[in-house]
Formats: sequence, C-alpha cells, structure tokens
Amino acid sequence: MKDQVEKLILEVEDFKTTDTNELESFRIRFMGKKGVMNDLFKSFKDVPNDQKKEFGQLLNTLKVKAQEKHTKLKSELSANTNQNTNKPDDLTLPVLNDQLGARHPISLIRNQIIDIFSRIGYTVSEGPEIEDDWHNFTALNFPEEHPARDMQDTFFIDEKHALRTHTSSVQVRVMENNKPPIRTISPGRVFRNEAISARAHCIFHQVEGLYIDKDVSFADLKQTLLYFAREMFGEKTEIRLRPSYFPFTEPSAEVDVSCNICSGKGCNVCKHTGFLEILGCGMVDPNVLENCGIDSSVYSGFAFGMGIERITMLKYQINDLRLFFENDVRFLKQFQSA
Ligand code: 2U9
Repeated sequence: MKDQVEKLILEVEDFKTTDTNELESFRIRFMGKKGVMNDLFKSFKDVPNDQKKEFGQLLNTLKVKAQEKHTKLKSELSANTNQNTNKPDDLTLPVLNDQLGARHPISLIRNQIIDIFSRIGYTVSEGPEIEDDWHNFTALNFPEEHPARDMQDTFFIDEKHALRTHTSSVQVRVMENNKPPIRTISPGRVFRNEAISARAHCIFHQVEGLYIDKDVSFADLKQTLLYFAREMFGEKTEIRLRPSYFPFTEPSAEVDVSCNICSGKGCNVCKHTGFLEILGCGMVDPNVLENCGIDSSVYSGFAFGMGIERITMLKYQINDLRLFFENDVRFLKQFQSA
C-alpha cells in the first residue's frame, strides 16, 4: 500500500497540462469525493499499527502535493486565458437579452390606467399608507359606528391610526391643500383585514379618481367612465350603471362593462350576464366637500374607485388573486414585454 502511495506522489509531481479539462480530471482523481485520496484514507484502518505513522505521513504528502499542483496549474491556466482575452470588449456586439425581467401585471395595468386618465388631464397624487382616522374615515363621512371602522375590517396601529383602507384618504389631502378645479387620480396599496382566498386579499391596489369644479354633473362622470372603459377594454365596450351606496358619494353607482370575452353574449367569465363589475362611483357627498374646506354651494364633483387586481384579472383572465402576491417567476415571466 505504501508503494501505491509513492507511485501516486510521483504521478502528481510529473503531472503537467495546459488543458482545463485535463486539470479538472486531475482534481477529481486526487481531490474529488470519490477520488483516490478518499479510498486511501478509508483503507488506513487496515494498515498494521506499527506502519500507521509512516503511512499517514505519506498520505499527507500526497494530499498537499496534489493541492499545490492543482493551485499552481490553475493559476497558470487562468493567466494564459486572460492574456488571450485581454482585449477591449467589442462594444458593437448586440446585447444578449435572454435574462430580461418582466413588469408585474399590477404595475402594467396601473401604468395603463394612469396613462388613460392623464390623457384627459388627470394628475397623479400619492399619500401615506398609514393614515389617521380623519383622512381615512371621518372626512369621508363614515359614521362613528360604521363597520369599516371595526377591528375586524381594518388594521389599526393605535387608537387614532390605521393602514389606509382606500386611497380616498389621499384625495381628502388633495382637497384640503388645493383649490378647485381638481382633477386627480390616486393609485396605491390599501389594506383590509380579510382572509386570503382566490377572490380576496388583505393587501390590494386601487386607483381612485376625483374631479371637482363648478357645474360638474353625473353626465360628466358617466362619459368619463365610458371613455375609460373603451380605452381599457376596447372601443366596442358598453357600460351599465346600477344604483349603490357609499358614505362618501351621493348618488352612488356600481359600474359594469360589457364582457370582453363574449362581447356581452354571456359566458362563464361573466356568469352568463354579459357584464362584469369593474368599479364604484358617485357624486362627492357635499359633507365631504365641506369637511375638506370646499364650498359645496359653489362646487360639485364626482369620484370613482377601482381595484387594480380586479381589472388585471379581467384583462389577462387570471382566476386567482393570490398569484399576484406569490411572485412565482413562472407566472411573472408571462408578462415579459407585455
Ligand atoms: C373622495 C370622495 C369620494 C371614491 C369611490 C368607490 C366609489 C368604490 C371600490 C371599488 C372596488 C373600492 O377597490 S374597491 O373595493 N370603490 O366603489 N370609490 S366612489 O370616492 C371618493 C374618493 C375620494 C374625497
């Protein structure tokens, strides 16, 4: 066995190469998990006791020599390679773009919504995600005992602060700080204390819109939303308004668009109604205008709100809200260059 190790030491000392594959084979043979060194260390227990010391020293010599040889040849090889490629990069080569990322579908649709409204004069407003009671509820005409103010619906931080449950709070701030005419949308994350499922999540994204001026009417609201629906879902899209109730608007309505899958004929997506609900809207309640320092005898306005997840699901036929939050690359990469 001693002879075998001595032969291996000679083999290591004589080894030369200028080829990276050969060097790799050398590394595997002498230093790899299944290489000769491991076999020899395993057979150490069979060596008679009086030869153990000498055998051990030989083994060590073999190990050190193999490592040194490998390090030396590796650095020689890499120096050679660098010499060969030590030319400036060719800046005229086309870019390899196979590693391109993709925008998140929520960002794609948010940007599209911003674009649609900015074409008719809306600015974008942003505000804090942690809101006080005034901006999130009281200014918006929520009664003291409204269920949205409950711990079960809202994430409270302390008695007076909560994670905003809608971006209407941003628009309250805009009204407090600006004189009409006001024409703005507020996209952003909102938070509601809901169990997570395919149809609900405790975090989602909204875009809310607000238009305040003299003589703003419900007809203006309807035409603005028809414009939006046709830009978003196609020029043949029709809208339908159903009466509804929100504390901050009066009158209020929910808005459906004709189903973009079956063009209103009826299918599984629209549950054979021909229509899909996309947003809520209404004329801003005069109490809200007054709360924000705007004279409701001079000015009127409309507002609307939509969930970006809902619009995105309809546009891309996505049937589970949780996909937006998991960031699974197999899902995300489908939106490359979308
Ligand atoms: C101010 C006054 C009024 C915004 C509005 C809705 C109707 C609405 C929902 C759609 C789906 C929220 O994401 S959702 O759950 N929103 O139905 N939002 S009117 O009204 C405002 C906003 C700001 C100062």
